[in-house]
Amino acid sequence: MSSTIYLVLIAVVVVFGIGAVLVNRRRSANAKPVAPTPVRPAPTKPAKPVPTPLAEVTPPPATDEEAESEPEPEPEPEIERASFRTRMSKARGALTGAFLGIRSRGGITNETWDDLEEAMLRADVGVRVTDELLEGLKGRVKSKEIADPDALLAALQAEMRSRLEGADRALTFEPGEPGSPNVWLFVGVNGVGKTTTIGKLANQQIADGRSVLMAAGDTFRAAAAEQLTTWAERSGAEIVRGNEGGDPSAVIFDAIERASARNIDLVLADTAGRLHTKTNLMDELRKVRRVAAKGDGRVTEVLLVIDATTGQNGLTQAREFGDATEVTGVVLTKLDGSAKGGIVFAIETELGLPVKLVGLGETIHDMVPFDPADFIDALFQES
Ligand SMILES: Nc1nc2c(ncn2[C@@H]2O[C@H](COP(=O)(O)OP(=O)(O)OP(=O)(O)O)[C@@H](O)[C@H]2O)c(=O)[nH]1
Ligand SMILES: [Mg+2]
Repeated sequence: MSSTIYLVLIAVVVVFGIGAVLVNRRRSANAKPVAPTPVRPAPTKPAKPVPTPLAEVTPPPATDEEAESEPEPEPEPEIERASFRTRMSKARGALTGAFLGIRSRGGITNETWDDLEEAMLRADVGVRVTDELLEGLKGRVKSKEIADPDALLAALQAEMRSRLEGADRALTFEPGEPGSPNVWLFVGVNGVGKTTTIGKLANQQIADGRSVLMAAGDTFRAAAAEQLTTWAERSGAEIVRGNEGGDPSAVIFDAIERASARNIDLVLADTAGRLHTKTNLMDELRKVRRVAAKGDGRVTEVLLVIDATTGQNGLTQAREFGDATEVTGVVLTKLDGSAKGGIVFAIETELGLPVKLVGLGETIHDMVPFDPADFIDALFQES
């Protein structure tokens, strides 16, 4: 009997054990793998990246910090107005360097006169004007009217200013019948700045309410007419051009006719500094001058353009142009890049021509009417 109980007990234990093993197996087969505890959630990736067309790319949203430090829109840069004071630093240096030495001496000595003479010649005032100015001052020192270096320099400044006063520097514009434009001709050797001056002046005249037409009378090279066309576009002027190598007088004549037909106030006529033909440049310019006066227009200015950096050499050429074309005034260019501001005195004294306009840079705003007082102040300004 007891052995039967043992057998039953053993059978129960065996059946229970097998059942437990089976249940365990089934459980482990259904169980999901247990992921390790993540330190932080893994980034989720889009199932399939969608390419974005370039034009629609939007910048990532700015962080608060970025949004706060977003730069203000840049203000429009102000146009720096050309002035003698801001642009004539080189010309100033030529004189004021010497002035410092002169002032530092206790009195007026022989060296004072040597220093002054040298500085004025270096500044291109010219021998004749320098001699005249210094002779006058020596007389006043001798008569004790001037007693010290400061008074001497003040007297020189006043003398130089008075030499430039009194000239008529206004550009002549005669309002007349409609259909009779004023014509301003520009002459001068190549590279002095004729075409650039026309561009700047057209801009100023249009701002003053005049209508302007440019005549591309420089037919020496195609690029000359292209250059003038660019200035016409910038300034809002009209333009008449001819063919490369064509007759400059014919182009200018046509331009005046066009201006007359359209009631345009002012024709600005460019000319060449060189010619294709063997014709003498001065003969050609004489012809241009004659033809320009023939039609409906009135030639009221012939402006000789002189490059300040060429100094006294420019004067010899200037005389030739003056003889050929009845020059009425001078445009002195590149005074910004020159230590030779004194050339103004040589031009006015030796050529007897008024400087009417001054170029102080290459952009459309870099030209001012010549104002003797401002010019002399800038020349003598020591800082
Ligand atoms: N710094 C400075 N440069 C100037 C000024 N005026 C003209 N220029 C420069 O001088 C160069 C010659 O100027 P242009 O206007 O082409 O001279 P141009 O007399 O018409 O020359 P051609 O047509 O060859 O006879 C250009 O590079 C101009 O930008 C000025 O006042 N200051
Ligand atoms: Mg030119």
